[in-house]
Amino acid sequence: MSDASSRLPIVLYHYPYSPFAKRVVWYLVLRGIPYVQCLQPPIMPRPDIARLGVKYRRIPILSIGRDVYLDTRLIIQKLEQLYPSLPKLGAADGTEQKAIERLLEAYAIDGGIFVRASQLLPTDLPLLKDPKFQKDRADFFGGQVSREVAAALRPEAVNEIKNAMELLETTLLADGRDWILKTEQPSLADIEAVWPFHWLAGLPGALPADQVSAQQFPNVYAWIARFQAAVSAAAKKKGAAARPKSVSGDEAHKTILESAFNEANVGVESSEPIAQFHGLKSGHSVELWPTDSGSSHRDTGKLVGLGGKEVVVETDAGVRLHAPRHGFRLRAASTTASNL
Ligand SMILES: N[C@@H](CCC(=O)N[C@@H](CS)C(=O)NCC(=O)O)C(=O)O
Repeated sequence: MSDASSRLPIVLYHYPYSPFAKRVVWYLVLRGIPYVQCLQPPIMPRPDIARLGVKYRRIPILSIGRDVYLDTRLIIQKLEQLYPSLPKLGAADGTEQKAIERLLEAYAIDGGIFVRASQLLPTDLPLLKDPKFQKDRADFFGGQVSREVAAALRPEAVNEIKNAMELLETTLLADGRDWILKTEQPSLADIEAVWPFHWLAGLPGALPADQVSAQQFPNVYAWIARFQAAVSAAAKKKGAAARPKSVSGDEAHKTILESAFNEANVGVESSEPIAQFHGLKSGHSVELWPTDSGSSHRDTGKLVGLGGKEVVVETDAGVRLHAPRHGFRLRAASTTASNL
C-alpha cells in the first residue's frame, strides 16, 4: 500500500466498551493513525452497517477508503501496512518475536481466553439484565444460556483466566520487563495479550479477589496499568487530533462511497483448494460468514478476491468486503442450502 492510500479516510464502526473494538482503538492511538468513528448500538439492528450492504453483525468493522474489513485480526494486519512513515507496532517478519505475537493472538481468540473472560461478566450489569440484550445475544451465540448454566461455568472460567495470568506472570513478564517483547513502547504483542485481562480488571465483580488480583499476579496487573497509561499518554500527546470525531451513519456512508479503493483488486487464485472444490471463479455470487459466532448473519456478493489468507466480496452497495480466511466460511451462493 502506498503513502497515498494512507490518506484515505478510515471509519471505525464500534461501541467503545467492546473489548474487540478496543484492540483496534488502542492500535490506532498508539500508532497515531487518524480516523473517525461511527458509534453503534450494542444490539441489532445496525442500519448504518446494513446500508453498506454488510450483513456481518460483529463489532468492530473498519473501512479504509471504499474497502471494508471484518474481524480485528485482519483489521490490525491491514493497518500495519498503512502510514509507512510511522513505525509499525508488529514484530519483524521471520523473527521469534513475530511467533510470540501471533501465538498470543491465537491464545486469546482461538484458545478460548476471550470466551472464558466473557463468562465472567458480572450478571448484575444493567445491560446483561435487559431482556432485549439477552434475546439479541441468544441470536448471536445460537441459544440462550440459563442463569444456572452461567453460574456453573463461572468456576471453570475463573480457573482458566487464573492459569492464563499465571502463564504470563511466570514467563513473559517474570523478569519485570515493561513490555512483552522487551520493546521501548508497547507493541502489537502487548495488545494481543492484554485485552481480555484489561477488560476483566476494569470490571468490578468479574474476578474473585482471593483468586485473581494484583496480589497473586503483581507483574500482570502492573503491566495492565502500564499499558493503559501508555495508551492515555499517546492520546494526550496527540491532543485533539487523537480524539476521534464521531460521524453519523449518513456521513460515514458518504465518506466511504466517495472514496477510492484502498487496495487494487487482488483477483481469485484458481489454485486455492476451496476455489477448486467449489468451482469458484471471479465474479461468482458467494456467501461468506464467520464460523465461531454471529454465523447466522451471512454476507452475499460477488467474489472479487481469494487467497489463502483473505477473501474479498463486492456488496450490492459497491463496497469491497474483506474477511480473513481463518474463522470464516465461503461458499457459492447456490450451494449454501446444502450447508456443506
Ligand atoms: N473475531 C472477531 C470477534 C468480534 C466480536 O465477537 N465482537 C463482539 C463485541 S466485543 C460482538 O460483535 N458481539 C456481538 C455484537 O456486538 O453484535 C474479531 O476479532 O473482530
